[in-house]
Amino acid sequence: MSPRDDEARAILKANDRGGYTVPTAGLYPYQWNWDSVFAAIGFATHDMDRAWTEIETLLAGQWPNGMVPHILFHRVDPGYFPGPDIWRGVGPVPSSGISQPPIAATFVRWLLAMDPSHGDRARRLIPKLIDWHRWFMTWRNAGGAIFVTHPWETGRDNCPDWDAPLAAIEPAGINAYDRRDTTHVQAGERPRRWDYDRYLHLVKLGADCGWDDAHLQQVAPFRVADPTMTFTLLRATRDLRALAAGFGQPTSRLDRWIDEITRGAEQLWNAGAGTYDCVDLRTGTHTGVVTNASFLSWYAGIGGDRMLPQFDRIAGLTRHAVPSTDPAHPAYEPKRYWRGPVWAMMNMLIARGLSESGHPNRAEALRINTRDMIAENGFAEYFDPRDGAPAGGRNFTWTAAIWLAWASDSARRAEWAA
Ligand code: 9WN
Repeated sequence: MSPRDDEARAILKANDRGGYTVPTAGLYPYQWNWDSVFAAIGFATHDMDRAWTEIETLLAGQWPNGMVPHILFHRVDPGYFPGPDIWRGVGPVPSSGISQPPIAATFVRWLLAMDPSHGDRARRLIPKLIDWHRWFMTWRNAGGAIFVTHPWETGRDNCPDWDAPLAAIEPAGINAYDRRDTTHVQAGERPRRWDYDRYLHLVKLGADCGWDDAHLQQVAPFRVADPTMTFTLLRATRDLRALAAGFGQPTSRLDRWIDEITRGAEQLWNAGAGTYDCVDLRTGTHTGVVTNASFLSWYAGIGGDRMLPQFDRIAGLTRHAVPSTDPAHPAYEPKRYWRGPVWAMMNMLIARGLSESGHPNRAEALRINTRDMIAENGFAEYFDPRDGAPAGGRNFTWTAAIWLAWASDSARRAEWAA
């Protein structure tokens, strides 16, 4: 037992708002989609009932068209911008109008592997998860590569992949606004004003048409196929298939989606750069950046060891892996959010893929590296890869959850190997 174990449980408890968990008080006072799923695996180490509730609350915000929003604004809090009045979501709970990486089906499968007695709760979630995946296959599908219409949808808000696609956008028509994030966190660890202007322009475009997917398909100025979305959806659809098959449900539609995404993911392979990266669908160009999302290919079960040379090269460049942007890339900034810092939850997904793909030693080395980073620096939102210095928000839910479920020596890892 490490003293950090108790601290991690205390963070989950303190961030619990009753049925859902905020990523951290102050900076992010709402329920975020993939944060909640990571929270669930943390709760599952000591309170399985609470773990299921977290995912059920998230899916209760599902829109009639199947989309599961990236933020649910359960209780208005002026400490975060942009709030529900700007997003104007159209679902059963006040929400944003975009989604986030669909990791939920995978984690539902893991929760069930940890404790099969909750089969009924898993079975009830399956149709909702299928509807959500169908929404991606209908509205975010470029020949099987999954694209986003807003950088926030990937969860990798300001990574250099978006620099060129965002530069093509003239952010017209947005009202004057006050950012709240930089009142909580140093500006040098957050996106720039330039990015925020474009984020808000894209939100306005969606909100003004009532988030009409068919209309947005015609007019969206930002359409970028992305490894986070493509790889997590592929993995999650496989896990959803396994769940459905386990309950004796038909799987042919899921099989078709798995085939389609597996083939489509090939579009993200940038042979010249030797990496999976993003493709700007407006121009057809690869973005050419090796990011921590590139290394989710093992988690998705594709590409064999194509990413191994990049993984080994990057692992040697900084004390802590995996930096969110290649340190050799000119856009690398070790403290600025998704342009360099290490994110513990991405490390867990990468390691999970590595260990399933014949690289248990690399997976274990990444766990130990992450364990030491958190043990020395606490439960920060993200960390400087050079020395592990904490950055962004503190007392962070997903870092605490990843500690309990994976990084700590006392984590219950073996139990969620489905
Ligand atoms: C916008 C909550 C979220 C994460 C994202 C992360 C950050 C929000 C923001 O925080 O994004 O969605 O306001 O910066 O980039 O991955 O889900 O932790």
